[in-house]
Amino acid sequence: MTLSAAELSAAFTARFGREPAGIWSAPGRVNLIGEHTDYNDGFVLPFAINRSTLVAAAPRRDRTARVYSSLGDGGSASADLNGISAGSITGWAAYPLGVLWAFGERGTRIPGMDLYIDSDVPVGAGLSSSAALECAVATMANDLADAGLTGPELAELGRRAENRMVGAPTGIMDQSASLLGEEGHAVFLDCRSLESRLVPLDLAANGLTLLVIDTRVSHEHSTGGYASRRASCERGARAMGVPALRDLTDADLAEAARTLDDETFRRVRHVVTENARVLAAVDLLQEQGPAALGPLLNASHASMRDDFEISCPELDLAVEAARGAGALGARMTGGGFGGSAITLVKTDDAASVAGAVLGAFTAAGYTEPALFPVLPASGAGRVEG
Ligand code: GAF
Repeated sequence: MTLSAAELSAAFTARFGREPAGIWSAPGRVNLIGEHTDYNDGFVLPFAINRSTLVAAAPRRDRTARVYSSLGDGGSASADLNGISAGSITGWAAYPLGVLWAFGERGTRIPGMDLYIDSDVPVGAGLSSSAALECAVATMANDLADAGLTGPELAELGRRAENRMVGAPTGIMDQSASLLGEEGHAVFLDCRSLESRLVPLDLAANGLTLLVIDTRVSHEHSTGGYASRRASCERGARAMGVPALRDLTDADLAEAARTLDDETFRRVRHVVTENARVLAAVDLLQEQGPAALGPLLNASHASMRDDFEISCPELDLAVEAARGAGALGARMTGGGFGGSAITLVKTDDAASVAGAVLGAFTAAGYTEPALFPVLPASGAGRVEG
């Protein structure tokens, strides 16, 4: 966190001239495996990470929402909660104000409020800084209004803000991880039924470290590739006569190869095989522990690189360099077209793997990546004290 809770409280008071009613926090996420499966009604296995967004807030007597962010070129924005409509707010403020709008849209009345936001989730790194912001605001507004919404209901509000206010056609995974995560666990989510289960992911007890390699190639999901991949999946499902690609298995791939054009077939094959990899990963975690996940991570990356075509040269290099230096496995994580890769390494090898990745980036003339370990952490909540 760039600001401690006490510093954030003081910063709130300096800006708004009164004390906050409380401070709420929500983490970013790493997706262990299960990419572009969420909007296909499939399976995902993300975990909440030990990097979070904090929001200090106090209700107002009127219906004005004022937001201030200390991040990047954030600054301030405000809106009349009676006058917001889908798409009416642009820039970073579309995330927090979009969540407040989504409460109203589902018929849950919330008060006007002042918000001060800070975060140590890197923006544009594929670690869901947007979901962290949405979920911190959703959890806060749920408490301030005493609305009693559940984690899955708050996740849906975050997704609606992102889909309809920001204009990014994303799925439900990131918000679910940020809200439902628990320390030492991954969240296994069925994106059709929205049933979830915590799966133990104790890295330290197994002598393992999970390193994030932020390539610093930034990406956005409101433009281009993400939406076109989603459209290909929907086209593939229609052509195969199923409600969603979740309804296809390995056994259907031969028919899919005959029915679909080559590109759509490869998109479909990624989703079908990725769903199977998530289920296999859950079994492996439970039966053998995290050290056994390497081959699935590697296969997932190959599928995203070759079939779904959402990797980029920097992500491929990060993955290859890590594996070449003895990592157990590596894959890009998140929506793709930039952002971060993850690599699972024996803790004793973490420094040499990191050094090999940095060396490979220098040799290739790429911008120096940021490397740091992450741990499965708790989901969103009120910060005590
Ligand atoms: C992004 C989206 F926000 C998620 O919903 C998910 O589709 C992911 O890309 C790809 O797995 O993070």
